[in-house]
Amino acid sequence: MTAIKYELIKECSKTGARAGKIHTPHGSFDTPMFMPVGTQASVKSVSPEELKDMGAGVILSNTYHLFLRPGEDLVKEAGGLHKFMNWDQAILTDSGGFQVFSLGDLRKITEDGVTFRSHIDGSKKFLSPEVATKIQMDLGADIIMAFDECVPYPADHDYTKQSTQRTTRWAKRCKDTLTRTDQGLFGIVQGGMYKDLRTMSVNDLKEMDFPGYAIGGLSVGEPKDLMYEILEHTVCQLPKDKPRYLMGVGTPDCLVEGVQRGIDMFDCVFPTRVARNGTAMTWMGRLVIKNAEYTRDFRPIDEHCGCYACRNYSRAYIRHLVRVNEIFGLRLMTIHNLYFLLDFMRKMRESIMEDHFVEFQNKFLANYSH
Ligand code: PRF
Ligand code: ZN
Repeated sequence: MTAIKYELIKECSKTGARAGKIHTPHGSFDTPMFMPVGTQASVKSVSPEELKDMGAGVILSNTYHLFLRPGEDLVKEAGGLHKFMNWDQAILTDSGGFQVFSLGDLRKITEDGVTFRSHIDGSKKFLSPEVATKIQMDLGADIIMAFDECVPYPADHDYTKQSTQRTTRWAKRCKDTLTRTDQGLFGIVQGGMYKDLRTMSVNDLKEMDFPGYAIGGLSVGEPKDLMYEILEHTVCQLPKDKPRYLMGVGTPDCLVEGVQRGIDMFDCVFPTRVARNGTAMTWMGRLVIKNAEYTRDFRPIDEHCGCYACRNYSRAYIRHLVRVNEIFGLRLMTIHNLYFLLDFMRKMRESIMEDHFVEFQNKFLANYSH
């Protein structure tokens, strides 16, 4: 019995794009899919019912944050993360391997794991492959991630090699720790910007036969062309019959480029974070709602969008709410951005099913300004 099953439904005849379905103990979702981020066991400002209405079949949450607050034992006592947050569809938890490095203070990495100080109260904490896996078992997400080090950019070949080999040894320890049969553990490919190390990482992880593979260590400050090149080199070596997840990527242009190369899953704080900043995502590009030009603009954010915000409220109204810091403004912006991105993924899937993905891509690029 494997918890996570990937069903390949259709392959694009001209690119690496593919449409499929991922089956989990909490339902199935279509791929390629974008996973909204609910770092603190909540997708900021939106309810599970609203998320479902937008078509989200899977969300992401974070080991690092839930470990610090409220603690995995409390979530376990509540009956697991699904029950705690009232979300009955699929959940993926990231391992903390990325957040420790981006948020934790005074980190010290050893073969054993990472010692760091909490960004909240400065207290000393420890995460390792075993600890991160046990926390994720207590949280109870359907898909859990191996504990890794996201190699910083830039990094030299020698450091990247040592780090990537350690991440692979850590992945084995995560696999040996997982005892729940209703959770699928994904391995994470690292290797920085070095093709030989990406290949090494893929080969070593493939030998451990994970039910899915993530590509980590990209979108860490490198030029986009380099990211696409390393992505391309990496994806085509991954098994076809398993899901592929590009971590921390979620701008429309990168989503299209990822899908074109055969990625099935994405996550990113981008749509929800910029929403709270007053930036709406549209098919034409970003719309900065705070700008003066929208003061008397009584059209919706996007005339063609079917979201709750666009069906009922104007740019002028939302601009006003955002400017005076009304919570409802942030909610409307977040609802729009998530709806837009999930709709964007749905249209991409449809184009793959009809074998029109390249046309979709060309049309998108012709309309979208960066
Ligand atoms: N590793 C983990 N989570 C991640 C990343 C990674 O490399 C990234 C890199 N873009 C985002 N989130 N565990
Ligand atoms: Zn909308």
